[in-house]
Amino acid sequence: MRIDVVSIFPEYLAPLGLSLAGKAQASGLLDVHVHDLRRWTHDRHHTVDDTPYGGGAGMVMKPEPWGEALDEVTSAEGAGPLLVVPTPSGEPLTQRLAEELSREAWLVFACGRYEGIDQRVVDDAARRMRVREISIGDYVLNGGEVAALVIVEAVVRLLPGFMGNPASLAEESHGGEGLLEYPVYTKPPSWRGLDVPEALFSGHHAKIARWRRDQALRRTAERRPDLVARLPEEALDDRDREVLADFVAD
Ligand code: JD8
Repeated sequence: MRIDVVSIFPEYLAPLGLSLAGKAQASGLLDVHVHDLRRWTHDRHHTVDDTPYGGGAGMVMKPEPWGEALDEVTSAEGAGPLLVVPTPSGEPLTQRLAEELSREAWLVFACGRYEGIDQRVVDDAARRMRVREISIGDYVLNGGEVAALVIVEAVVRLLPGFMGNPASLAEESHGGEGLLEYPVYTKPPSWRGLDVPEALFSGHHAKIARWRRDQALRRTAERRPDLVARLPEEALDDRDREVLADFVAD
């Protein structure tokens, strides 16, 4: 997969050279290029923003530098990229969307700042390429860079051949089952007076699996009742319903 990122703070994307994405690049699975938007400004102040039409606080990113930057960064032989624009008004990032993005060959991220990017940049790009405006969550950040890092991590770890043990992907929260993860433990068996649950010492795989599922059901019911509501009936057995019955809102 090729990833290009355009930003006025390219140093913000330095983590893409570390750990996860770093390994993926070293193994040839990932090819990351970060670009400074100011490269496509032509005035001596390298201006990228201006006051908003219609008034209001803050500044808006000018369309011209973005138009030139995306023209150049997305121009290549063959199939064009998917343009990803992080924005608080985007479609929510989910595991399912991360899986979808992980099947793309080329992603280009446009990271905005200030009050956002002039809307015509996305409207113009959509004439030539596929565009997804994506939000990583219902809270406000100061720009798109951190969101791009989150999306890249969620996508790159799904690349075939990346995870040492792909089986672990299936067990994850928001992955297959739609349940949150069960609590995990390792040595020592007792720590600061806190003991590892007995069930995990039984060596009885079915008992351990059942204990873990009960924990996952409880956690999901406590913290994410919206996920429980989305669990398909046929995915639940009698024991599951018994566990969930404890959490039915009075
Ligand atoms: C891109 C500019 C800042 C946002 C005025 C604060 C994503 N889940 C998310 N929360 N915030 C963002 C995000 C925020 C951004 C930009 C993404 C570009 N800002 C703006 C509107 C209100 N300032 C995001 N993904």
